[in-house]
Amino acid sequence: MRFCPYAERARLMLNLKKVQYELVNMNTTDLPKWYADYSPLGDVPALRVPGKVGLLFDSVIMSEYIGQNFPTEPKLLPKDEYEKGLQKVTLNVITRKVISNLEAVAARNEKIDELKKSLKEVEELMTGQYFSGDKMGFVDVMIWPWFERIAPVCEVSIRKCESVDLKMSI
Ligand SMILES: N[C@@H](CCC(=O)N[C@@H](CS)C(=O)NCC(=O)O)C(=O)O
Repeated sequence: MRFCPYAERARLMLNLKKVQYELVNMNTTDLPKWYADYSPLGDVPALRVPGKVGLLFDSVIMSEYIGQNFPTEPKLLPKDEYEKGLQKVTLNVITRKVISNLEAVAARNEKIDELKKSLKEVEELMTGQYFSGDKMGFVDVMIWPWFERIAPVCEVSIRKCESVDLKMSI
């Protein structure tokens, strides 16, 4: 779905890794039967991998697969399983703290103060210019579809975010 942040994750990964792909957008309230029959939860995105039966679901699972299976730069995931685990922990923390608040602001004009607080908290997790150190990594790509929406959501919803003094550029 064109505006789905989860689908955007997968598109970002494919574009960054310069993978050729065919994009099929669909109406999530009226999924085509050929897709609904495969989809365990009835959602998007999904990835069809040439030569494989079935589709790969869930944006983080698909993105990890894309990141690891294409040797092209940039290398977004650490090879070391422990380091990779740390990246996923950071992603979970940001998702739980920031993304849920952002969705509440966008949908109901609620939780603007909680959003500001959570942004300050997760800023402490930055290990360099990025959440993945001095180079853009998996976490940075995974959170981008939401972080690029923070400024417009706050501006449109309440115009209160200007007072947040953040180091990270959004
Ligand atoms: N955990 C899933 C969530 C995907 C998701 O919620 N997609 C939404 C569109 S943004 C969807 O397909 N909603 C339709 C539905 O749940 O019925 C992922 O990361 O891929």
